[in-house]
Amino acid sequence: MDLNTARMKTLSLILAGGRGSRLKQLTDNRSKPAVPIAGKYKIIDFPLSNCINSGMRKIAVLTQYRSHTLNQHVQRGWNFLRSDFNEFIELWPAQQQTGSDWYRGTADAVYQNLKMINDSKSEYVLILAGDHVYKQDYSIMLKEHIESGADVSVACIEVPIKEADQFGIMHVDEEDNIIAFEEKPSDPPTMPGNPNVSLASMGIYVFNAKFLQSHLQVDAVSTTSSHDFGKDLIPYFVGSCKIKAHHFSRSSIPNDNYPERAYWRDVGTLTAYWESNMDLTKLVPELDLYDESWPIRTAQYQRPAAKFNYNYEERIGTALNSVVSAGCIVSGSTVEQSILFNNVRVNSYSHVKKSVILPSCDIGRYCRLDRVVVDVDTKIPEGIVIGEDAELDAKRFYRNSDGIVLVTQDMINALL
Ligand code: ADQ
Ligand code: ADP
Repeated sequence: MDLNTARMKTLSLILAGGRGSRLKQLTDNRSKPAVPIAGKYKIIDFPLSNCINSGMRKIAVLTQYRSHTLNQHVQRGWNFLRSDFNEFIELWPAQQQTGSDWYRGTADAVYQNLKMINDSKSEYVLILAGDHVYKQDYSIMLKEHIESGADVSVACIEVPIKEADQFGIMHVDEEDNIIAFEEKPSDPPTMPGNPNVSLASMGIYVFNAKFLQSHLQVDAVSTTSSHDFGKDLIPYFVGSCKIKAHHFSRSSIPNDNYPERAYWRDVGTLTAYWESNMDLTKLVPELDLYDESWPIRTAQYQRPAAKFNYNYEERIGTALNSVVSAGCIVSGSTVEQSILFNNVRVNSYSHVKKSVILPSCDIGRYCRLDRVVVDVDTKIPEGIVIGEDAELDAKRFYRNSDGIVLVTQDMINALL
């Protein structure tokens, strides 16, 4: 089968139902794939854009937890495929299709949609997480999967040992057969000859559709299973069928400035979220959003250009080493190494440094913010200082052990 035919016979499922509780109040009202990122996007825009750019154009987004803004975003921004060409992006919400349970885990989310998967007459199923930031050509992974004759392929990446307990960790032989797999091991094994890194699953799988179906049916009735790919199915496959590792470095979209590094982030924690946004304010970021050959798309709204009002007397009113999105006004204030999402206002005499300001926030006059994440639609009142007094910050807001402070409108209301 040529690659084009194989792409057309592949159904991509984006698992977008998880809460992502380590992001704290940022996921109180939205699932993690709906969290805004990188100035104008939501996290789910990355796997969706990768699908489109890879030529995988039969896509279903599986939603569950607090999915309103996610549904809205996908409906408004991603409804451009043509069903008459057999291309689609559909939302598949949990709807108790197989019984009275909502999705019990990632594998169950797929199981509950088996009828639709069969109806699509796909030969391959590409399973993706909705909450990772990266650029990957999935068709390269699909090609490798087909050529290897595997039942299932798992994308993998080397991670530092100190982060390895957050991932599924594997061992592979010389032919990239997976010979061991453990989900989130407390004492992660390292790669042979390299005690500093472990080989982690990216939670991205290519399955032969029939193989997937038969195993999901078995898993669904198991009383001991938690119905999760990483916890139950993938470990079970090791030793019982042909399971291959696909190295992300072979299919990641290269950044000419960092030819050695493939960028992939699971922005699971507040610090990781803050850092991945901060990365974009660097002189040459590792994630190149300006590469027109692999565009990241999103839902676009009509907004005016960003505006900067400079106070010539006081010499303030500018943004330095920052990303400033459409609809923003920085007026008589200084924004430094920060990222302003759409429609943010920063008012006179304020100083915003190393901060992530989500859409539609308003920073009042005489505020100082340092290493702060401000949730969507929050109005910071005049004169508030955040990021200078750890004890006070922890009392008023959410402050993590790395010193990143998260501020929401509810926390502000509690102060007033
Ligand atoms: P985790 O990231 O911990 O580990 P999980 O929390 O299950 O896995 O999330 C995977 C994806 O599925 C996320 O996009 C999430 O939103 C979604 N999801 C979770 N529960 C869902 C449900 N009930 N319905 C629909 N979608 C749901 C996984 C693997 C590890 C691997 C890491 C890589 O298990 O082996 O290392 O991903 O990040
Ligand atoms: P046990 O062996 O503990 O009695 P199971 O038969 O349910 O329990 O198998 C243990 C795990 O392996 C379960 O979590 C289940 O998800 C997984 N598993 C068992 N059989 C299959 C199968 N045919 N396909 C996929 N996963 C399976």
